[in-house]
Amino acid sequence: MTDTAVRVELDQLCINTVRTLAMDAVQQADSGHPGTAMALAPLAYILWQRHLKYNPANPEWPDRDRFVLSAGHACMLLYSVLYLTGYDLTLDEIKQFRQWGSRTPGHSEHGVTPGVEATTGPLGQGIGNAVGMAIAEAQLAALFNRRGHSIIGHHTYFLASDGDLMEGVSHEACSLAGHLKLGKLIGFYDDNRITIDGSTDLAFSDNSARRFESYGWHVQRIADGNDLKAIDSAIAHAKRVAERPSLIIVRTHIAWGSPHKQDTAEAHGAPLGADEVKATKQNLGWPSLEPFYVPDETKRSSNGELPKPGARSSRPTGRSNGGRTARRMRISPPSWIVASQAACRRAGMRRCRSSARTTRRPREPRPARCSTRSLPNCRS
Ligand SMILES: Cc1ncc(C[n+]2csc(CCOP(=O)(O)OP(=O)(O)O)c2C)c(N)n1
Ligand SMILES: [Mg+2]
Repeated sequence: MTDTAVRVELDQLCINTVRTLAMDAVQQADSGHPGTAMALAPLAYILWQRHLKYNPANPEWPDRDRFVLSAGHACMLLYSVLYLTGYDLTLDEIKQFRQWGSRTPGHSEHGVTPGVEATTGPLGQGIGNAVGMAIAEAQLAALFNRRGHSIIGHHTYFLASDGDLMEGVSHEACSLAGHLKLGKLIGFYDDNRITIDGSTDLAFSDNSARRFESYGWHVQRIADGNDLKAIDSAIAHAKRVAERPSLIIVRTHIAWGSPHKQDTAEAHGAPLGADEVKATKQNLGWPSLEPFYVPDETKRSSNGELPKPGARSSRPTGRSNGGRTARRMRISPPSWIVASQAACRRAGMRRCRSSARTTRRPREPRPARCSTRSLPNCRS
């Protein structure tokens, strides 16, 4: 097999693992939202593997990239990816999806599942949270970064559905983001043309691209949500656009791969049904009909991470150690602490214990140069 063929096979195996976990968890719980998670698996795969700056062993690392799933109903997407990338979330916890007291609730909740940055479910609200996080990043960068010495520089991503964009809060928040030129904010709009009630034609005909352009955002379109190269290059491009926020509109098909439920509103908020789960797995060429089957190749044996796109298949990989290696390699970078302390001293902080959480306010306001000027009214 050629390198490219191996790579395509491995990419698809990982993506379909996310899809099948979403189907199986919703089916087992007999409630939930399988379709959107299935459709967005390729996007999540490329984002986590190629772009997101994260450390499963230290999910609170201050300068990590943020990802906010504004379409909180699609949380099986997030849980599957967090599990596969080595966060402290087990397959048994995935099997407990939507059960009382579990760490995999029916909509993502911050503080319950490691790696979940915001509680979401009320549509539109996650976008507001993401804009707030991007403002915080810009403010911290303006306060602490110095020429040639940046200690803050992370991106905030959000994933929004049709319902998110319908909600008024998304208009206000995205208008402000455009006004503040939040270049480290990157949103994905899941343009699947389906909502809980049926086709978006019933209630929604905004030209979302023009709407965001009028807010001052940079807008891109991806015609096929399964096109990994297009997703990869759109994200790379959005990261290079530093002077305004970015929206990437991705055309997807809810419940992609399901012979009878794809592109239907039924796939939004109900299990596909045992027969359809089986038919979908067969349609995807999935190697097993056993629920919650995770192929060995999907996980790296040593650290529980998904292989990077382009990685060669190294079958058989043996058993995962459940992310123990990842947990051991805690990144609480001493260099960050040292840099933060120095920046605090330069900014006139009275005491600083080297993390954003324990940093005190300045003794007296002292004008300093703003290295990024990312906020128009920033006086730091
Ligand atoms: C503020 C708010 N109103 C209503 C709902 C109920 N609700 C859940 S999902 C949804 C719409 C689903 O359509 P879409 O956002 O396009 O998601 P998709 O089916 O494409 O995943 C609605 C109205 C909600 N979660 N939040
Ligand atoms: Mg939709």
